Amino acid sequence: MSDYTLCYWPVPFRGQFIRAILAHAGKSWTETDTVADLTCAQPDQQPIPFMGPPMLIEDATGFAIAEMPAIAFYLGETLGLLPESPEDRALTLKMVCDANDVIDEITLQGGREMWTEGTWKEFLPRLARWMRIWEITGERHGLEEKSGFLFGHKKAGIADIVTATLWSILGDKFPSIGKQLGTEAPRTAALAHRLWKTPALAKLAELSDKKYGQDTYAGGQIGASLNEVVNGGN
Ligand SMILES: N[C@@H](CCC(=O)N[C@@H](CS)C(=O)NCC(=O)O)C(=O)O
Repeated sequence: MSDYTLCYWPVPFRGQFIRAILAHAGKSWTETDTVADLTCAQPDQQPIPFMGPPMLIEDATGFAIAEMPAIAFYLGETLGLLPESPEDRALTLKMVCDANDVIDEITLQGGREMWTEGTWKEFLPRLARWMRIWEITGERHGLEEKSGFLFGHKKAGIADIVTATLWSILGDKFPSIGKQLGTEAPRTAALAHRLWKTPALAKLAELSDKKYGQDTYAGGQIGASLNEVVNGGN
């Protein structure tokens, strides 16, 4: 029996934040192969009523939770990955919600429209602003390229893991985004890189690339549109 059951599509995207937290904490999880059935089931038939995955079940207790930031917060709470003070806990949740917003914007709210070269170009200043939001947050808490964490704590917490997941994967899958991050937010880029190279997260990245494909970020047409427009079809 594993520690958790994760319901998420076989792509990195939003589910990877949860996988990264579990991997960092040394927890085991099983990925359900009934994602579509669970997602489409009537609310009164779901373990917790939810609209879209990720959804996580704690196997020992049967506790089920959906909404990526809520899952991250619960795992932070129960796995000792949240800071002590109410202020820092709120800041953590704020950063997780920011990360969720970034990936929604990058995929035009899950593919409601497709990118064109023109619309992507128009979006780049906004993406730079997101990067600066991370950088200024880190700067204000003493983050350096070689050391430190987003809120100045002594060890990585949920905000750091989510930061590493967001920017490392975007940088890996879309080199131009990685380059832009290096320019706009060098401390954030370095933090993401440092954490992504820790054994648990490096292993997750390697396994995920094997499982979902090295070029896969999000699924469906929006994944293809991103590859086409951001990577020039490479
Ligand atoms: N606000 C939710 C969004 C969930 C969501 O949009 N999930 C996507 C995959 S990333 C999905 O498959 N949604 C199906 C749907 O909304 O019908 C979260 O943060 O977890």
